[in-house]
Amino acid sequence: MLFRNAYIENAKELADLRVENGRFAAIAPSLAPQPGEEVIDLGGKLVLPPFIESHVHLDTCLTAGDPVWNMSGTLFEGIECWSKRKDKLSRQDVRERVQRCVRLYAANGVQFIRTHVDVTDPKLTAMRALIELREELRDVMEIQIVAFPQEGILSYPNGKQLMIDAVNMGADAVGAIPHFEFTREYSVESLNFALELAAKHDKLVDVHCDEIDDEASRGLETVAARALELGLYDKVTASHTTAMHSYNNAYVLRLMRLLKMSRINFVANPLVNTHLQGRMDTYPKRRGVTRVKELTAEGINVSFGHDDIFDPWYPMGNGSLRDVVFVGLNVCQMMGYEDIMNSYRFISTNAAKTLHLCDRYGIAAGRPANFIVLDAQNYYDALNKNAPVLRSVRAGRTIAETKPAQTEIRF
Ligand code: 17E
Ligand code: FE2
Repeated sequence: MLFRNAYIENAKELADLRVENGRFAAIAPSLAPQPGEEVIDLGGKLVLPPFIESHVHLDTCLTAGDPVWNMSGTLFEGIECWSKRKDKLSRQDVRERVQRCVRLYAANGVQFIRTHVDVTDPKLTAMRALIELREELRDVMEIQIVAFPQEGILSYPNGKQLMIDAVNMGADAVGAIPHFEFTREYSVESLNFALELAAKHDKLVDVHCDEIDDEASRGLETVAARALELGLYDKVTASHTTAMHSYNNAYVLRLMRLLKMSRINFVANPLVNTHLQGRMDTYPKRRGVTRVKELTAEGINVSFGHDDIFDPWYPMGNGSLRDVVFVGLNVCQMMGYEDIMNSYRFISTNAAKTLHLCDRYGIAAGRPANFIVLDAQNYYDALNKNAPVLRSVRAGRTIAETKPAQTEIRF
């Protein structure tokens, strides 16, 4: 099968992509169709590797207001609201909501999702359902599951054992929530426990780390030190790290050396953390997003996630990562021409590093023929005009198509 006339990743010249047996066989300008080969003309549109949702909570999605709304807009009230909803979890409820979300994501060119799944539930209902769905949806969406202790590891009854059970059930990654633990000592112990558990079972790590406006919340240094000492390096990700927004610059200078040595990844969630953070501030109000610009300048890998779709922590979301990038660039003041042009990397190649997709990802001969087509010629235009994803191709098969809206101006 031959896909013709694409601007691949902002290239200035058009190229064609040949797909054979679900993989890219050749990528070059003006490939001649072979006898009997199916040809699809992409019409001079932008082709990118598929979008990646590197941080979301699929188990909580589509539950906003059920049974109560988060009135204060804080992380902590969100956790209380969710705790009430958790009592009503069933396999069918989780399956139905996750399936709806996966279709929303698919419509928007997402083919890979890392989901955190709350394991502070004695029955592990959501974890069981997600492990089933990970298999069932494999052909259309690669789902990576983090065992996430929403109410703490040391601060929740039987918390350590629930983490171990989730890993034994087949979680791909181990999480933690140091800023929610009762004490600083618990916080450090929870991180030691999580990273050692991951090392023992050869799992990835993704910690909800310092998601608070407290400048004294310093889980991150422990995560980075253990990543280095246990040799886990880039298998480890620190998500949110919003306290870093509030750290003093002298401390950040010292921390940055360790972060680089540790090679850990970062995930920022610009929509959700601008909404949740700064809630104790009057004016000026903090933006609540980690130091994306400075981390990027130091060569540290950062991706962006949506975090929530219509749940106790965020009352919006439609499966599109466009607004995540758009708000992220605005809030982090990364609006130079090249910054904007290359910003798709926050939801593609950078996220692929975090998820450890390695040679399963990317537009190159020999790799799985996964790509998306946007209604623009480059990503600057795509972002600016909120271009739809016209086509999402997975292993050579088109799994979603969108027709662009047409507007007529009558003056
Ligand atoms: N849970 C949490 O601890 N932090 C978040 N941002 C969400 C859930 C969405
Ligand atoms: Fe999160």
